[in-house]
Amino acid sequence: MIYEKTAKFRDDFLWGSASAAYQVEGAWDKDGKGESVWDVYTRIPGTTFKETDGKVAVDHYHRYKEDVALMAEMGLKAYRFSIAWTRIYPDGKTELNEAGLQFYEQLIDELIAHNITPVVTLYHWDLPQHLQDLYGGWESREIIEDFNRYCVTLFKRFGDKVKHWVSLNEQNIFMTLGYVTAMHPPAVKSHKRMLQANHIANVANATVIESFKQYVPDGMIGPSFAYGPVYPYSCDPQDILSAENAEDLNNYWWLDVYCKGEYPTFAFKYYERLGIAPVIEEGDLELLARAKPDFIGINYYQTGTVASNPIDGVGPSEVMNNTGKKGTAKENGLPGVFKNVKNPNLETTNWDWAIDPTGLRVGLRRLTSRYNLPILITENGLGEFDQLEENDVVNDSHRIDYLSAHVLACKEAVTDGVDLLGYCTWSFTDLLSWLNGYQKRYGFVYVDREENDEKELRRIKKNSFYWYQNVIESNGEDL
Ligand code: BGP
Repeated sequence: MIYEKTAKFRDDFLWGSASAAYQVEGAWDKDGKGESVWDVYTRIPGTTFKETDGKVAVDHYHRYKEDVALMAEMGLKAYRFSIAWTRIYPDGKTELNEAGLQFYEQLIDELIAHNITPVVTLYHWDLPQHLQDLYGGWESREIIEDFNRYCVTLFKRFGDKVKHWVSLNEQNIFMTLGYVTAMHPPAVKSHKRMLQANHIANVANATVIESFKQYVPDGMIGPSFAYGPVYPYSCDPQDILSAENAEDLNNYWWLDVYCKGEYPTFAFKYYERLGIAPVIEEGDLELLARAKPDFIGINYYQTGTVASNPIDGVGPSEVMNNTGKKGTAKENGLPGVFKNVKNPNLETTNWDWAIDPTGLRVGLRRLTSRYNLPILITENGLGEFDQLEENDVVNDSHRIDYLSAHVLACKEAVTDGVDLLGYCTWSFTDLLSWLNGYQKRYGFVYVDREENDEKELRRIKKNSFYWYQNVIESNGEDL
């Protein structure tokens, strides 16, 4: 559908930006904070790009007022950030750390004082290391109670001020990278263990959603899913079937559980045949069916294109482009099921991520037709090298082009009938990319630091800062 005139964004549209505690805060051991699995994992040589870590990150912990002032200057309507579980319960379960609660209380108050809606993520991957050591983290059902205790503490403390909450960030990514490709902690390579841990995470997610309804009945909660809609490489029926396989295994395996409380049939049968389907305990399915999210949060970066893959074909890749050298990503897939291929119609970033604004519209429509829930875009953005030029200029026209095409796709999706609550870019300031260091930048605000040199961590507004300011001011009319 090509529109001559598109609909307008709602008046209370949440023009936002997102971050995560480990990627911005630093202060990794301040004020009673416990160690997270990322604090520990990044100490293992070779796990991250040039051994980068979040010990200092962009020091948001100490500079949050300066950062919020920049958000206010831009006119940002919403700021999505995550709370570090280890600041609230240093060992994940026993003693509550008041200093941790105070830090987030101050941040929330500072945002509200500047008319910025806080959107709080409960879990953005920084699991308390103690829980990993004690019972294997997400592999034990003990985590359900511990996670719920931590979340209820936050609901009680902040529920009157914070009405937008994200439960788990990208469960599909932290499970797949943590337990299949072994690129994230706990760096396990076992599909079976992944599926079991993932089921436990589903139950934890549902438990917390139920608690939320009790403690913050006038709020909204949903998970943030890393959504990559899938295209078939061609109209060869084998490619079409491969795309169906990939949609079920990569997307609906999570989304159907969140929104319908059930696993997709084909995917479950497939895992059962392999003898690796998760063990589902009595009561789990009833809970999953009850605990519906209020919205679907999606983190959208790219679509995937798949072709058929022979039974002796390519398997999961352990090589990722984390250097920014275009063309270094390796082909990967599931033998006999599908393989990921390059889409010849799409440009890619220097990290080999396909640039596809239309794919965002396609995805928003698919989700709306399948689940009919409001959608909040909780992340979208372009990771690129940016150059700090003379007189503090950062000309990131590549980012402006990327974001403006994606906002336009959102507008078209709204015209199509999608109930879109808001759009958060990734990210507001530059920050640490988990596996790609500091050189892969996403922000509207440049932070002057390098991989292993923190310099002064000076904040410098990029050209995209002024562009987004204008987008917000015009409620998305002026792109
Ligand atoms: C998402 C994560 C974010 C962020 C973003 C960019 O998967 O939720 O935390 O890192 O992707 O990814 P990357 O840093 O790998 O470029």
